[in-house]
Amino acid sequence: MSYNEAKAKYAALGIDTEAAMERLKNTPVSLHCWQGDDVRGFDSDPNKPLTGGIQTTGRYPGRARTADELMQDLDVVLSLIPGRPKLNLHANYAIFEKGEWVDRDKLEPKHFKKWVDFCKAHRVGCDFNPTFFSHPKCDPLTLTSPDEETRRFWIEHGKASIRISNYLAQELDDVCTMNIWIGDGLKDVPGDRMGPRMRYKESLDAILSEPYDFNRVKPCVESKVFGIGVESYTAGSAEFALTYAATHQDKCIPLMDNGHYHPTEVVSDKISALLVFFPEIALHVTRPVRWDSDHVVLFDDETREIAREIVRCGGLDGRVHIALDYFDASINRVSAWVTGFRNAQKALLYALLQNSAEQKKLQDESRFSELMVMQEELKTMPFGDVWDEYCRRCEKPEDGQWFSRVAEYEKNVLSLRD
Ligand code: RNT
Ligand code: ZN
Repeated sequence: MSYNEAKAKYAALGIDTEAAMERLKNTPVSLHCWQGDDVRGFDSDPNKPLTGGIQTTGRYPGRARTADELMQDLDVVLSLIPGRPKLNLHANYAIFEKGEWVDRDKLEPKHFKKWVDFCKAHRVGCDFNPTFFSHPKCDPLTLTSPDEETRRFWIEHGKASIRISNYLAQELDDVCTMNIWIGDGLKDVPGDRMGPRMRYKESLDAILSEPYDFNRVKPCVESKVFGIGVESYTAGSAEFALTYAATHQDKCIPLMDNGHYHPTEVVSDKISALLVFFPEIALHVTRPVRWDSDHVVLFDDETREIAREIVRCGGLDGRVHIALDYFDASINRVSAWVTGFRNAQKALLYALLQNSAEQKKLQDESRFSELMVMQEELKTMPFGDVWDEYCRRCEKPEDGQWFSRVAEYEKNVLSLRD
C-alpha cells in the first residue's frame, strides 16, 4: 500500500508520519463563518456595502442569506474537511428571535445560543470577533472617532463582545480568541496621526477593562497596513498593534494577517520574531494577491513556510492560534471554504513532515550546501500518500472525492437561492 511505502521513506529520514498525523488531528484551526455570505452577516440591511477597507468581489450564485442557510452550508463544509476545526464567528452573525433586534452595543450571549448549539452538535469550539465595520455608526471611524458618542457606542460593542466570548468559552469548554480589527484610517494625507491612535489606545483599554479569564478568552489586536479608501493612514498599524500587545501582555495578544503587510514582507519571517517576546500570538491565514484581496488559501510556498515556522517554533503547543480569513464571491463558496481549509491542513501536515532538528543542526554547523539539498529533496517526498491517509483516518474524503459532493449541493441547494 502506498502509505506504508511513504511511511518507510519518511522514516528513513527520521520523520514519523504517524506522529505528524496525530499531532495535526489535535491542532485547532479556526474556520471563518464569513466566507459563506460575503461578510454580510444578519444584523442589519443585507444590501449595505462592506466598509472599513475590505471588499468581496464576484457574484457567484448561492450566497447564504440567513443563519439557517449559513449553518446548512457549514454542515457540508465540516463534512469535507479533516482535522480539528473551530468555528469563527463575527458579531454581525447574531441571531435574533422573530421581531427582536438590538444594536451591536447591546448584543448578548443569548443572540449566539443557536451558534453554541451548532458548535455542540459538531463538537467544535468557537472564536469570536466584534464587528467594527459595515454599520451606520461607522462615522466612518469607530474606536478612533473624535465623536465621543460614536466611540462610546463601539467601546460598548467591544465589551459586549467580551461577554459573548466568555459565554462561548464557557459553554463550549474551549479557548475563545476574540479578535479586534478596525478599519479606521484616512484616504489622504492626515492632519493628525497621533490623535486617532491615542483614542484607539484609550478605547482598547476601556474594552479590555471588561472582566474575562485570560486563560479562556484571548483578545487579539490585528494590525493592517492600509485598506481600500483608507490608503494614506491606518490607525491600527503594525507598530501600534504590536506595541499595544507588548505593553498589555496580561490582557491581549497580537494578531498578524498575512494580507496586511507590504507585498515583499512575509509573515513567515515575523512569527519567530514575535514568539521571542510573546508567549502567544494569533494568525489570520489568507492569500493576498497584490493587495489584501483575501483570495482562497492555496498550498503555496508562503502558506507552507508559515506552517513550517509555526511547527518549528513550537507554535502547535498552544502558542500560535491559527485562523483562516478569506472571502471569495466569484466561485462556489462552499468549495472556496473547503479548498482553503484543506490547504491549511496540507501545509501543516507538510510542515510536520520536515526534519526540523536536522535542518537546524545543518544551519548551526554552516553546512549550507547540504541544507539546501535536503530542503529541496524533501519537496518531492511522497507527501500526497500521507495526506490521503490522514484524510482517511479523519474519516473525511480524500482529494478527488469531495468536489462532486459540492457540485451536487450546488445543484440541489445553492442554485435555488437568490
Ligand atoms: C480585514 C481583516 C479582518 C476581516 C475579518 C472579517 O482586513 O483581515 O480580520 O477580514 O474580521
Ligand atoms: Zn484578518
